[in-house]
Amino acid sequence: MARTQSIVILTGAGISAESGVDTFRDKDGIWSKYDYRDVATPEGFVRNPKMVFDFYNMRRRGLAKVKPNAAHEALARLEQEFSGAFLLVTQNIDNLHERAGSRNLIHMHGELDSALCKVCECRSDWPDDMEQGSSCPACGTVGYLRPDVVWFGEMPYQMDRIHESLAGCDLFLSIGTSGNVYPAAGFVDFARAHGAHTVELNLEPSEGHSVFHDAIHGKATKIVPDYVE
Ligand code: BV8
Repeated sequence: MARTQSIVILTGAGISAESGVDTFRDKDGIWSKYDYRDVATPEGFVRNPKMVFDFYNMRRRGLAKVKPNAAHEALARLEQEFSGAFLLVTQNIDNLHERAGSRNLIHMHGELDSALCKVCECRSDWPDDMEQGSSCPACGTVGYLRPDVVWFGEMPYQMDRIHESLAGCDLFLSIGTSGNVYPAAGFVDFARAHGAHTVELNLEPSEGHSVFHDAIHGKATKIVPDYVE
């Protein structure tokens, strides 16, 4: 990376897999146990809020049992040691990147640790076992808290900032994502069109693997530290 001035990294569930966090589309993944239309859409939340709260409360309780792995730590080291512009965009709603020390980080699909009030639009820490009757710590309204998570059909967070960084980067890394979900899956096209060198680091070729200049396949805890060093 000697001449690299600006790096944008996109991560997906695969970077947290070896920490023990379930991925979505692998065998026995989350979408093999839940229908995304029930638990990851606004319509599903209106239809059965308890099912959605149970789904996210279960995943949040799981966070307490896992910790960052060598791949998360390698990206935090890269950010600290790299002198140019650095942005880490994650599709993950776990908190493993920040616990590994990453700072310049965007959770484009939201965060398990955060609740959003539909009345005052304030974000607050996820109350333990949040449910329909939980009140907003900021405005006190009862029954209007939801997971601060981007569901299908909702606009991911900070897209302008992400596109601005993608347009200006000269290296784009995609780590641990199947390339199924847009607009994240389109970032490689956008970065490449703006002149970036693009590399995929994943267990296996993703949906968009042919768009990347280079690809490194293997487990994240091995290939990411090797690539960063
Ligand atoms: C939107 C909620 C518009 C949080 C999730 C074209 C353009 C724009 C939109 C669309 C489009 N076409 C279709 C759409 C709609 C839709 C979409 O993309 N559908 C797909 C399924 C076709 N997109 C949306 O709805 C998005 N919103 O576009 O809004 C809009 C415009 C204007 C105004 C309003 C709205 C919203 C998308 C976000 C949805 N939320 N989840 C949560 O519960 O977690 S998506 C869900 O998939 C997760 O967030 C996850 O992050 C994301 C992507 O999955 P991955 O991270 O890639 O995980 P996956 O299991 O798939 O893959 C893991 C990979 O890791 C595998 O490749 C595996 O091989 C690898 N791996 C495994 N182990 C390891 C490993 N790699 C290395 N080491 C290992 N050990």
